[in-house]
Amino acid sequence: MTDKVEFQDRMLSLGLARVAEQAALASAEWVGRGQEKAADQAAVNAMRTQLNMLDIAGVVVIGEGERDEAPMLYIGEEVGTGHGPSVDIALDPLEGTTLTAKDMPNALTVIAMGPRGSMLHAPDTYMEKLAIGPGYPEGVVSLDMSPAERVAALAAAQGCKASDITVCILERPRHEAMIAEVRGTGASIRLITDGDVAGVMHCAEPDKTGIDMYMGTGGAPEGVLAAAALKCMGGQILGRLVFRNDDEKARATRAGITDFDRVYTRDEMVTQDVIFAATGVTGGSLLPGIRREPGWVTCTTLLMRSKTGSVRRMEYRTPVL
Ligand code: VTB
Repeated sequence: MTDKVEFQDRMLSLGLARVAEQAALASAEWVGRGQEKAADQAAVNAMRTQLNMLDIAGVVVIGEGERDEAPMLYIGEEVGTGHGPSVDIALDPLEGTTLTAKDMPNALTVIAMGPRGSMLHAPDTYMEKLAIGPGYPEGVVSLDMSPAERVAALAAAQGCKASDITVCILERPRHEAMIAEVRGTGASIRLITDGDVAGVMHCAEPDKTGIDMYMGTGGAPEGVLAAAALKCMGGQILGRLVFRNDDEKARATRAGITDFDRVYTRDEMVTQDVIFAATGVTGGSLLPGIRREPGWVTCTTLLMRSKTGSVRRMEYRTPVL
């Protein structure tokens, strides 16, 4: 890459941070107000408006849904001014609408950008996920291992006891057996009610978050966003699509997926270097949430580029107009 292209890529990353910031600020007034839809809509509107100001020829590949079900930021929507690099965009304007409505931790606005064709077009189905942080050999844990085997393998790789491992899992009835099995090993579990992009990202900074491994089934689009984050922060994630019916299989086929049983690695979900930005909406172990004081609002954005491995945390304070 020439110096000029590299410089533009960096400038674009700052633009992406602003997109995440503005979505978070728009949802700020909905924190703790019990209105998930209003919070989400505010974030979607703001994210789309800001994204369309960026000098990119972007296409949404992970978005709010398929064209017939999402009026804005639908999959396939062209975004940006049309002048600039051809890029794919993966986004979740408010990852954790319920967390926001209830003012519970780790709601984020999330957006990732990479060259055209760099991100898996994940259908809106479920995905079985398994993630760990950086510093482990490839394949130290796998989706084919039982939950207890994963804990044992990670503990062996870390040189610690199973009881020193903390696993993050979405609290859902479908995970009851998994939770019981992990507890049986002596490992500790941090249950989260929503927000598995943040759940996976926790694995990349275990010293800060206390989480060593993420496992369980959540949204497939969120799996690709989480893979983009780990590509920047380091760490492994494995994902396998889960289908509940023929309609979901048809969605996958429309998205170009032929092998329904395939296990995707991080670099198969995100095949080239990406830029990732996330702003904290409610405070949590990754990022502080939005803070309001009379006349002012403050938020913090995590901005990362996988090409360089740079990780920035930027605090933004602005007057409330
Ligand atoms: C996850 C999580 C989301 O949905 O993907 C999860 O990242 C999927 O599971 O924040 P359920 O359908 O059981 O909720 C959320 O929790 C909400 O979209």
